[in-house]
Formats: sequence, C-alpha cells, structure tokens
Amino acid sequence: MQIEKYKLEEHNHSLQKEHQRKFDFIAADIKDVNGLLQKLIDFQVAIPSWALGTGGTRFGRFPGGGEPRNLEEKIEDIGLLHALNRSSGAISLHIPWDIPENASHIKALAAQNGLKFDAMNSNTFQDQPDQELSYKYGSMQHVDKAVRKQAVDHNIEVVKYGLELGSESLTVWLSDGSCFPGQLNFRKAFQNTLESLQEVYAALPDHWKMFVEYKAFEPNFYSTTVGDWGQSLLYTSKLGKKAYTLVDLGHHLPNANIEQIVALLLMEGKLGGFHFNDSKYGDDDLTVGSIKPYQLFLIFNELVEGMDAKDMNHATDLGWMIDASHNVKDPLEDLLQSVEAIMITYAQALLVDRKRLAEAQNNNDVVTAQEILQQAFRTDVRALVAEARLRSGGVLNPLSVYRSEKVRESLIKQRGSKTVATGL
Ligand code: PSV
Ligand code: MN
Ligand code: MN
Repeated sequence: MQIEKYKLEEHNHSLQKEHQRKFDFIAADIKDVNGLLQKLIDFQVAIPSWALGTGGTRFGRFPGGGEPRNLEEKIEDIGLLHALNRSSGAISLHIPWDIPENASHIKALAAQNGLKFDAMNSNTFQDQPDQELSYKYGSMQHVDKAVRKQAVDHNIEVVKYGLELGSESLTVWLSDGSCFPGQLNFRKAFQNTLESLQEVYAALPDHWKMFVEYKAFEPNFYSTTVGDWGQSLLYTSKLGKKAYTLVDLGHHLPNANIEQIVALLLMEGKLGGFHFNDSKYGDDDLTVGSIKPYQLFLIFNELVEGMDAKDMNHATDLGWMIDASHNVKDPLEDLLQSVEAIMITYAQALLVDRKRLAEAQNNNDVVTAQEILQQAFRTDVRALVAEARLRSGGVLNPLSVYRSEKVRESLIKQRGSKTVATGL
C-alpha cells in the first residue's frame, strides 16, 4: 500500500507551526545547522527483511496480521517506512528466507521504493527441508569436511544472489559452538571455521566486504566459535582487507563496554558495521534505544569521533542496520521507533563539543568531560531529526501518520489476518 502524497503534506502542514517553534529554538544554538541536517539526511539505516513479521519466542508466536507473504511485500513494507521517514532506504536479505526468484524484477521494485540492497545474510544455523547434511553440530566448524563444504557453497550462492541485486556485502553469522565442555576441540573448530571463511572470502568479488558477526551465546551455551570481538577480529585479520567485524549490540556478555570495543575496531580499520537493537538480558532484539539509550549515545559518540579522525563518510563507510524482532508490537511501528532512536542518537553525538572534550581529557578534568557528553545527550534533538525528515520529503511524525492512515488495518484487509512472514 502507498499513502497518497497529499495526505503526507496535510499532516506536515498541520504540525508545521509547532515544529517550526521547536526547530528555531534548537537551531539557534547550533553553529552549522544546515551541515548537521545534511548529515542526518544522508544517514540511512537498512531494515532486515526478517523484522517485518512478528518474531516468536521459544514458546510461541502471535502473528499480528497483514504480515508480508513474500519478498515483494517485504519491499513494499520497507518502502512505506522509507516514504515516511526517508531514513530507511535499504533492505537486508536473509537467504534462503528471501530468495529473489526473479532478481531484475525484485531490483526494479526496490528501486521504485527508493531502496538499495544492503548486506546479504547467509543461514547455516538452521537445516532446510531439502538440505543433505545437518548443521546440528555446527557448519563451518564441523568435524566433517562435507558439512563445511555445504556451508561454504551456501555462502557463495548467497553472494551470487547479492551480485544480481547490487548488494556489496555478505554478513556471516555462525551459530557454531558447543553446548557442553569436551564437545569441541576449540583450536580445531577455529581452524576449520577459518578455512571455510577463507574459501568464501576467495569467492568474494573485489568490491565486496565480508562482515563476520560475533555472538557470545545462544543457541550454543558453552562456547561459540565466533564468540566475541577478539575472535571475530582474529578471523577478519587473517582473512584480509575485505573482511570486517560486525557488532550486534545484543551479542555481548552483560555490562560489556561496547563503545570501547567500537572505538578500537574503528581505530584498527576493522569495524564493518552494526546490527542495532537493545537488550536487558541477552540477545533480546528489543527496539533500539528502549532500554539503554545512554549506551547507544556513547557508541555513537565513539563512531563520530573515530570516523572523523579517519576522515570517513558517516553515511557510507560503515554498514548500518537494525536487527530486531517484535513479539508484542506491530513490527512496522517498532521499526519506525528504532530508526527514530538511531537518528536522535546520531544527532546528539554530532552535538558533542569535541574541542572542549579533548581539552578536558588532556587536563584530566573528569567532571567537565562528563558534563560535555551529558550536555549533548540531554539535548532534545527531535526537532532536528524531524526537520531533516521534512527536508528530504518525509513527514514530521511518521508514527502518527502510520496510525491515522490505518496502515496495519489496510494491510490486514489486503493480505489477510493470518499471514506469517518468513524469518525466525
Ligand atoms: C543472530 O542472533 C542474529 O543476530 C544474526 O544476525 C542473524 O543473522 C539474525 O540474528 C537473524 O536471526
Ligand atoms: Mn545480528
Ligand atoms: Mn542476534
């Protein structure tokens, strides 16, 4: 479904006066407000194709209705988000959940919706019905070379699909590991995995990147073969310059200092990108910014500082993606909230007075350093984000338009109340 343009304009018009007052107030305090707005306009966050349906828990799934029944409908859903916020201009596919049967048609549909293809994701953490060998005891780490080869071949096939669509990166997340002490020889598992990744790497086109995602736990609960950023960095360093570490915010042990990890990976030129989400206990895949917004701010603070130090392009030099799953919310509303949280946090990080912060750090003035960060974090930047949306053709309040236009109701009417999107 599409919301007619005049409805978007009507909405903006009805909020314009109130918005202008708030925008003028904050803009008065910013030196180069247009430069900042341009950064916000350029920044795009990819939406994973598997986040458009209601995700399940280990215990059940409660689909909300109107879920996309195929890849075309997933693209339409993301197109709708992008039309509202102008910051969701990319889609990330998971194979085999979203095999593009007719790539040129899928590519054209995405382009019509203003979308690019972000990283392709392979899946060797589930057995597919037609699959010859099982991944029960791992995929790229497996003791049996034939299983490893199957996993490698699958990844190479995913790259082929990505090439047809114009994607330029492959994300490999392995659930490989072990559930009990003694189950695995850690060294052999690592070496097998490295060898398998090297085979995939060798098949990667020159202009592609490979992201190696790490995760400390789940579904294996004793060891994970790409368990943390150190292990991922070992793999990506050995693989070569097209390989990077991918940080999923939910994949750390409790209280890990993610901002420090990010700063060092960036310094080493090995940070590839993000899977944004939030969590309280584990890989909860909750809405971005809903639990630990200050942590997200500190991460963005390191990103802005580190990328500027290396003269990197904020919008294009790293992969920005959401990896969330919703059990009780309308997935599209949740994604609007997540993108908004990312944009707000990015804007706050852009406000940090870097010169004064460096001075405070050099003078060991701990209080001032903390004050500078908190000053930015405590600034209400919502009018800046809204203005960026407005200038790029979006709406002042995406959620309110989504509700007033009864998008979910229309999707249910169109697709039915019992549809279940592919994914976890
Ligand atoms: C695993 O928890 C993960 O974060 C990986 O990125 C997967 O590809 C994704 O979730 C979807 O299951
Ligand atoms: Mn992830
Ligand atoms: Mn995850």
